[in-house]
Order: sequence, then C-alpha cells, then structure tokens
Amino acid sequence: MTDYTPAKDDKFSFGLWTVGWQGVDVFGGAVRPALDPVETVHKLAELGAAAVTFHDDDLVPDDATREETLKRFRQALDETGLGVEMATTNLFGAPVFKDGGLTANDRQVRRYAIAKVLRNIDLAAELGAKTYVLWGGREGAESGGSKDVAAALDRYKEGLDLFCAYVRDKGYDIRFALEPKPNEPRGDILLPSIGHAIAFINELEEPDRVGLNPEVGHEEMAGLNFAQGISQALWHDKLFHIDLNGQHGPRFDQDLRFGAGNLRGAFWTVDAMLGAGTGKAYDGYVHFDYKPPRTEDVEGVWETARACMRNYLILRDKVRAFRADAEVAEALEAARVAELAIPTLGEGESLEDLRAESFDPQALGERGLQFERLDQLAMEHLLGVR
Ligand code: DIG
Ligand code: MN
Ligand code: MN
Repeated sequence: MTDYTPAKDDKFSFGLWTVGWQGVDVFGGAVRPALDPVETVHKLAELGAAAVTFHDDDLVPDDATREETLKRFRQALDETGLGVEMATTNLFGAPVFKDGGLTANDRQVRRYAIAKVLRNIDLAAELGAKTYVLWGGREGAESGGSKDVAAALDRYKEGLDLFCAYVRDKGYDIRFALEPKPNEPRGDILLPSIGHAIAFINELEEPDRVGLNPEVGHEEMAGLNFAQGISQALWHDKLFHIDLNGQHGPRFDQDLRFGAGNLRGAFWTVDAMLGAGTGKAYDGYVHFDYKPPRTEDVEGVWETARACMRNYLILRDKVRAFRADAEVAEALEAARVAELAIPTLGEGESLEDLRAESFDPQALGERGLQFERLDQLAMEHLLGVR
C-alpha cells in the first residue's frame, strides 16, 4: 500500500492564488490573512509540489515593492528547488477591467490590458515559465446589446496574435493556453467551452503557439463531460495545461479541492490524462486551481493542498489498476472498444465495395454491448473492492 506522498516527478503545481485565497466571496469578506508568496513556496515544497504558478497581481501587485518581492521570491525558489511552470495576468479583478481587458469596448482599456500582459510575459520568461494562461473571466457581457461578439472576437484574436508575435520576436520558449469558462463573473463569458476555444484558436495567425488550459469546474458548470473535453483537446494536440479541481455540476464555480466534487468524473479525468489505455497522454504539470473553502483556517488550507495531490495519486493508482485488470481487458474486448480504432473503410477498399456488402441491421441491433459490466468494474476499482 503506497502512502501517496507526492514526489517532485509527479509534477504537481499550485497557483499562488489558490492556497492564498482569503475566503472572500460575494456574501462575505476575508476569513484568512493574506499569504506571503515566499511562505507559500516553502510550504508547497514541503508538501511535495514541484512548481508554482501566479497572476502578476498575486506576486507583484505593487511597483514600489516589486524588486524586493521578486528578490525574495527567487531566493525561495532557489532554496526549495520549486519551479515556476506557468504564469498569467489578472485582467479581471481591478475596476478598470469591469468590461474585460482584451475585449473591453473601451479601446484605452484594451491597450492597457495588452501592456499589462506583455509586462508579465517578460517576467514569466525571466522565471522560466513555459506556459502562459489567458482566462478571459471578464471578457463577456450581461446584456445582448452591449457587446458586439464578432468585434470582440476580432479584438481577442488581435490580442493573441500580438502576444504570439511578441514571444516569437523575443525568442521566449512560451506557449499560450486559453482557459474557457461559461459564466461568472460575467453573465456570459466569451470562449465558454473547450470547443469554442479550439474553434477560435484555428482562426489565429499562429495557432500552433496557442492551446488550452481547461478547468474541471468550468466544463462541469456547463453540464459538459471534462474527461471527454480534455480527450478532444489531446486529440487536437492542444492540451497545453490543466486546472484540476472539484465541482458538483451546474451551479456557481465551486473550485473544490480535486476529487471533492464529481468523483467518478475525476476518475475518468485521470484516466484521460494518463492516455485512457491507448490514446495520447498529457505530459504537462498536474496543476490545481482551487479555493480552500471559507470554513478553513490556514492549517485547513494546507490540508486541502495536501488532499488535492493525495486524491490525484490515489485515483492514478486506481486507474492504473483498472487498466491492468485482466477482467477489464475481457470486458473491453466484449464492448468492442478497441474495434473503434480500426478505420471503417478497409485498406484499398472503395465505397462501391462497401456499398456492395449486404448488411443485417436487425441482427446488428440485437447485439448486446456489455458496457455496464465494464463500467461496474471501473466503479469497483474506484470503490476499492477490486
Ligand atoms: C480561474 O479559473 C482562472 C484564474 O484563476 C487564472 O487566471 C486561471 C489560471 O489557471 N484560472
Ligand atoms: Mn474555477
Ligand atoms: Mn482556472
């Protein structure tokens, strides 16, 4: 029985804003003190994380203390060996961004937003981050007439194209990852799902430099299946990063610790990340974007961080056992799962050949597919009885 202690090569990473969440919500103020990023780096390293991520405003909100903070932060990274694997920009908190950043109607706001992103891309490159996330939490609207969606997508494209050109010209080893979300804080957010974001990326000047940072809760808020979503992102070679957390279906964004929401969905999410038995695996950082509930004190915060990693390791063990189970192999065979990988038209076969075949749809329709036996085996691995 392993003890599920995280190791650096598990590549766990956390946003400074996650464990640093002071428990503020729409109906109440802070319940916890702000965390010094240096303390966070040391504590996450102690818990077994391999890296941290940050918004500009999490780390260097104030120019007056910027250099001193960066000096202490770099020292903590050196002392702990923790890396900075991703960075992003806060284009959603300050009043200036109340109508978004890159797609604000106000052109001056858009220009300021681009300048703010460029400044933090430079810092991200300096700190060695290879992924730059853009979550357009404020890019959207509450009312139909206030946002020309086509023009907004033009401006979104303009912003991404400028960032890609900037990174290319600077020679930064950075890729961009868009993070979809359907709503909250805006009534409706642009690029609300993995599908919308993939379609948008295809319209960019440098689509290869832009991928996705899907978040569990954001797809599940929209009633979508996260494991299927990231499987499609992998199919497009666009799963550049990931935000793991927990969610109980369509409701406000809960950002629960990983595994604490839809646990069956978390099992299939880990399976998809590991390549689902045959497909492409995700080889990036196992990043958590969650918020320790308001109920917790600082010790409770660290318990939730520990639990995010522990739940991932437990589920990884269970998924591996599922995929190695001989009975599962039989059930997969009976369910013809591997048959789907065989092209429908045979090698060298013409459509005429196919159409010349006689089919018996009645007999085909009477075939049982035995999916339930396969799913029960998966469930029994999850329940710990296999
Ligand atoms: C919210 O899910 C967003 C912000 O926390 C951040 O911009 C992004 C980074 O993972 N996720
Ligand atoms: Mn979220
Ligand atoms: Mn997120």
